[in-house]
Formats: sequence, C-alpha cells, structure tokens
Amino acid sequence: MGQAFRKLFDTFFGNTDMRVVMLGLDAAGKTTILYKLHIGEVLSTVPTIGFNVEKVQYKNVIFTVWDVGGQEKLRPLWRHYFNNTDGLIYVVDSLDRERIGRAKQEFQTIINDPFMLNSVILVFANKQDLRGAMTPMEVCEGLGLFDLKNRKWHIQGTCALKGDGLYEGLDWLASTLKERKAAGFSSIGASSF
Ligand SMILES: Nc1nc2c(ncn2[C@@H]2O[C@H](COP(=O)(O)OP(=O)(O)O)[C@@H](O)[C@H]2O)c(=O)[nH]1
Ligand SMILES: [Mg+2]
Repeated sequence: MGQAFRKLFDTFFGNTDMRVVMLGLDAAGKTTILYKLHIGEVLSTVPTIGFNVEKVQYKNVIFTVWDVGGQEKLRPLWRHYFNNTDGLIYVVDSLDRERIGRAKQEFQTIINDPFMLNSVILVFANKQDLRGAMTPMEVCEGLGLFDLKNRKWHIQGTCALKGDGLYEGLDWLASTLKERKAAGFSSIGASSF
C-alpha cells in the first residue's frame, strides 16, 4: 500500500512542498492511518508543552498528526503547526456517537482558525467496519459539513485497520491541492497575522 501512496504523491506533487495536518479526537484512528500509509518513518516528538506530535515526510510532503480535544493551552501552538497548511484531514471514530458533538466543536474551532481558512478539508469517517458505526452521511451531519460556506471539503468512509478508503480520500486531497496550486492559489498569506 505504501508504494501506491508514494506513486500518488509523486504523480501529484513531484517536488512541490505540501503540508498536511491530520487531527481528530483521541482514538479516532490517526496513528493507525499514519502507519498504514507506509510512506516513511514516523517520528514522534513531545514539544515542551507536553503533547504528542507525530510526523512523517515523503519527499516534500509533510504530514503532522496530533490529538485534539479540550487543550486550550495548546492553541498558541496552532500557529506553529497550522501555518501554511494546505490540507486538513479530520478523522472521526464513526462508532463514537457520544462524542460526535465534541468532535464537531473541535472541528469547527480548527477550520475557523485564521491559519486554516484556506486549507481544503478531507474528513475520514473511520471504523466503517464496525457494526453500528455512523454512515459517512451521518458524520457529515454530525460535524456540520453541509453548513460550510466557501470551503472545499470531501468525506470518505474508511477502515484504517484494513486501509480501505485511505487511497481514495488522499487521491481527492492530492488532486484538489494540485488544481489549486496550478490556479496559483497559495496558503501563504492566508493568516491575518
Ligand atoms: N475496528 C477498527 N478499529 C480501528 C480502526 N482504526 C483504528 N482502530 C483502532 O482504534 C484504536 C485507536 O486508534 P489510534 O490510531 O491509536 O487512534 P488515534 O488516537 O487517533 O491515533 C486502536 O485500537 C486502533 O486499532 C478501524 O478502522 N476499525
Ligand atoms: Mg495517536
């Protein structure tokens, strides 16, 4: 599967710099996805403020991953990690109906951050293999995706354990980002700082 992703990134990005952040509540499946991509060695670091950041780089494409949820004190760090973000991948545990409201709250805060206003949004409705999981449509409604104005977004049902749906989602992300780059769109300067 790693080979397929590398080929995808080669096709779309070549040597173009691309920054992608993958976020979601804990246990959504982010780390599983990162390892499933097999695109390089996953580096895990804990910045001084004390949360875990995972990072993997394939050529000029950098993925940064961390858990979100209620850490107000982490907000100042967003500037560091969100700056010049091209793509946001938001991962949802589709079985976790209890926390979909929480997932929405975090999601809305993130996408409305000045640094994120120009990033395209890919949502993984993960754990589709589990009985009772919310459908991608239900996750869409749960996150309030239909209410988004002027944002490019896409939802993909996935099973990170098997890798199902990951390629399709990243294919959308890669082609959408390439189109935007070709149109001269740049995330640089998107912030209000
Ligand atoms: N059944 C199922 N379990 C999954 C799936 N993706 C992740 N998990 C499990 O969910 C748990 C949390 O996954 P993890 O990748 O650590 O979540 P993170 O906190 O977002 O990094 C682990 O036990 C994974 O094996 C999936 O698609 N289906
Ligand atoms: Mg993790």
